[in-house]
Amino acid sequence: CYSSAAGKGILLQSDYGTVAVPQLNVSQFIWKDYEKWGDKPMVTCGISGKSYTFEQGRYAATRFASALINQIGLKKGDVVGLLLPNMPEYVIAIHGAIEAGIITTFVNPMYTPEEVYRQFADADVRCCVTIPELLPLLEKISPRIKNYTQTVVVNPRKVDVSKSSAIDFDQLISSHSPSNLADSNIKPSDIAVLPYSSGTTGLPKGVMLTHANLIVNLEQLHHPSMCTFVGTTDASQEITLSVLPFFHIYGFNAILNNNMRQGMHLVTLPKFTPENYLQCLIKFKPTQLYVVPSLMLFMTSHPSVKPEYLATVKEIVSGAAPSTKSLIANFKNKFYLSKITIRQGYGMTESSPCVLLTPLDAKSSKDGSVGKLLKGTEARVVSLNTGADQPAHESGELLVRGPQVMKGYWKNDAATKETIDAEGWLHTGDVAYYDDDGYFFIIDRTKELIKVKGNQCYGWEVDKKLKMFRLNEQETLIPLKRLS
Ligand code: 4UV
Repeated sequence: CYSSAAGKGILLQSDYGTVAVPQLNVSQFIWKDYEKWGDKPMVTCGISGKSYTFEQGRYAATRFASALINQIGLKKGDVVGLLLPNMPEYVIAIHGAIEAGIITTFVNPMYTPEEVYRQFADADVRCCVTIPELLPLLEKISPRIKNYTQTVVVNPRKVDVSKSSAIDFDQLISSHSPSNLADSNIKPSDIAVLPYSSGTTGLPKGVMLTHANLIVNLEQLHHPSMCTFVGTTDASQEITLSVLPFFHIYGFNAILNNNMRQGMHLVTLPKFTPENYLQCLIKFKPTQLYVVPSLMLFMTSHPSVKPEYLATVKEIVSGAAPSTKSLIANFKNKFYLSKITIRQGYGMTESSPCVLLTPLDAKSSKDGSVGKLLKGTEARVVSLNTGADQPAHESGELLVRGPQVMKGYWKNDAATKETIDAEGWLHTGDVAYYDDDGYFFIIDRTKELIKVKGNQCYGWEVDKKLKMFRLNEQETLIPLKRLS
């Protein structure tokens, strides 16, 4: 029990203790051990085979940091936009910007020009990294963005950059030396990234995640009860296949950064297609899979995904949308995975993202739960009718508090105050209950947020699309014309 201004309540605390916030910035934290893994692969594109080792990645990121400051003329606190699918250069661009103290906002490359414009104009983006296919979109919107100065193109084979003011990413990097910028006075409380989320209501808002928010969440995940590889002598043997996008906080912090700080090899795909995913399973023999429920459903129901393709997998984490008990059971049955716990992570962009995770020792009777509170995280479940704290097994809105919770919404104090109350509770807009063992179950949402394959989809956009499409059971949009 605890006392607050609102009276006595039920405070739920983590079984795993508290967490110390590392007094470092993301660059110092993420690259701390890179020399140990120097020539091992850090990130590889599953389609093209383009790959960076940890050492190559470290130096390329520093060169990009130097280019942003010394050539493009950005300074600490400016904002760079990434309009890119998953590819190795994504990692270089984002960690280069972070090292230079520049804030990164990332955007879904499937967005319409107006959606990209809205985010980039709101964030005051000054420079954007993109691919040739998306250059026309960017050239259409960038003249309307007030302080926009430079576009950088990865793999500009298909465009003649001499006819455009855009510059080539690889040339830019190779013309700068990796002077060490890691100490450029970046504080843990500075903003590192600015992803957009609609939160509990309204249009997408910039979520200010600090260096401390991101790295404390990695520390919270790195607990012997929560992470298979804590204490392993060399996690760099592990191969992770993730098609989940880096423009979403799950892909960026829980997958990319979490893998990098442990020296693991991440295989990326720019786009999900059944063929590409199967090819990567066969070719790379991953030991870890990060999924969303619709991807699990695909693997369970698609006859071409053979059980032997997952023979090397030791760890599977699902998140961003609910995985039901029956989906987990069918998946385990098909792939003979009775010994593996399919673990669920729960969180929000606003919490960097992870708040709850299924611990390694969870019994299968807990399948369908989103796990237990990470260390250093507190929660309450409050009645939707009275606001009173709920006992075990009674549902209500989930409130969470911890050092991973965002600094606030960008230029939007009113929305920040609506979402984080005076006592620091983040109001999630999710309806949950907990059981006697401290496991949480998400059962509904009170907020407007709509998700398709784990990605946020905004109400007005869905309104428009529903006039032309409907969702089938696999959460795929089917054009209405084809139905009739
Ligand atoms: O803001 P966002 O788009 O953020 C996310 C975060 C996902 C993850 C994934 C793996 C993790 O380990 C982790 O910590 C976080 O999707 O959307 C936030 C909303 O998505 C729903 C819920 O409505 C959140 O408020 N959501 C996220 N994870 C789950 C979920 C889940 N496991 N089960 C049910 N709903």
